[in-house]
Amino acid sequence: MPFTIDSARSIFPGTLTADVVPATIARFNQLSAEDQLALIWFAYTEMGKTITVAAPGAASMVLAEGLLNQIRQMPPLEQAQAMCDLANRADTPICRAYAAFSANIKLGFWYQLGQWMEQGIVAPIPAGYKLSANASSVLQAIRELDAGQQITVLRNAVVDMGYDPSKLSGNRVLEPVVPPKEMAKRTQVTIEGVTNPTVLGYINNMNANDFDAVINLFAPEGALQPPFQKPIVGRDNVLRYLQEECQNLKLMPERGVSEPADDGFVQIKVTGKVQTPWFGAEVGMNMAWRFLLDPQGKIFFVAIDLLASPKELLNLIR
Ligand code: ECH
Ligand code: GLY
Ligand code: GLY
Ligand code: GLY
Repeated sequence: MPFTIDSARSIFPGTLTADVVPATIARFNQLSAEDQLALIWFAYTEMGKTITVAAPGAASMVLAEGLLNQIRQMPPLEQAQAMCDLANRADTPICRAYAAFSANIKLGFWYQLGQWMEQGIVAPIPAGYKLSANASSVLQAIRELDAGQQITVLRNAVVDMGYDPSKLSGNRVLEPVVPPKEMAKRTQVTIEGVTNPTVLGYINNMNANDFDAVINLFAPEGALQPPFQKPIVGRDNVLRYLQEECQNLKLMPERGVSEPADDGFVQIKVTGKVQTPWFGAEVGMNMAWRFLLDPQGKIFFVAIDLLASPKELLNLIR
């Protein structure tokens, strides 16, 4: 039977992903808005003792400025209400404006609010705020995750806030696309067990922010599945996603395995680390890429998974 995107999703079914991340987010979403904000405050402050978050890029800040200044100028009770509205996904103008931001702009927005909360410019979490028993238990679960899983929980919590009536694709607020790295400054990876040029090209071009070159490696109806998401299908959609969410990542594959699949396809699993520009070398996320290449060597499907544990970096069996 020929592959479909749906059947491709289950190549290398022995891959153990960090399902604790969506499970934790689901528990987090059951909490009151006050508890959600306080819990993130505590988690973010505790993490800050061991890892440093980079200041957002200037572009994110400019694009979030209008909303940030609007909140800054409110009296404290209104500020607290606006932040609760975001967590509650209430239908307000601020929540609609927020929902149009890309993930990085949302993170930059909260980074600034966090600084202002510390400085007393924006209403802080009330002194002595006591988390509910459920919220304390979710916070404890977050403490027990590895750093890559912790920052994924935080990122997903931030991305899900705001009010998006129809996942509106128009009117999005996006950072400018950076130019690709110049040829002389590019790095070339080696992957123990994998020499496939499509896979190497994918990694090297991602690391160079050369998304036009990356997209040329995909079949026209090819798909990319980000961690804990449905596949993004078709070159146009994948390119838009790469330009919006994948700038300045560092992909550091370590090893992999390549094997023939049905109908002349080839399946390749690669494991290694990924760094986000927000935390740089301080957080290496344990990741897998599961590629399915068509008989022309083009990417029919690639899943990117956050792994359950570092042990999974060595799991290359089918
Ligand atoms: C405060 C209290 C009130 C509420 C809130 C607050 C602020 C919280 C803040 C949180 C900041 C969190 C951050 C998290 C960043 C996480 C980034 C991650 C990135 C992962 C990227 C990956 C990429 C993988 C991919 C690869 C591919 O090959 C294809 C593409 C792609 C405290 C005020 C809210 C400020 C900054 C986890 C894994 C490898 C799939 C993208
Ligand atoms: N690396 C953050 C923490 O373990 O709390
Ligand atoms: N400082 C991380 C970013 O803007 O992506
Ligand atoms: N998911 C890509 C990033 O936010 O860094």
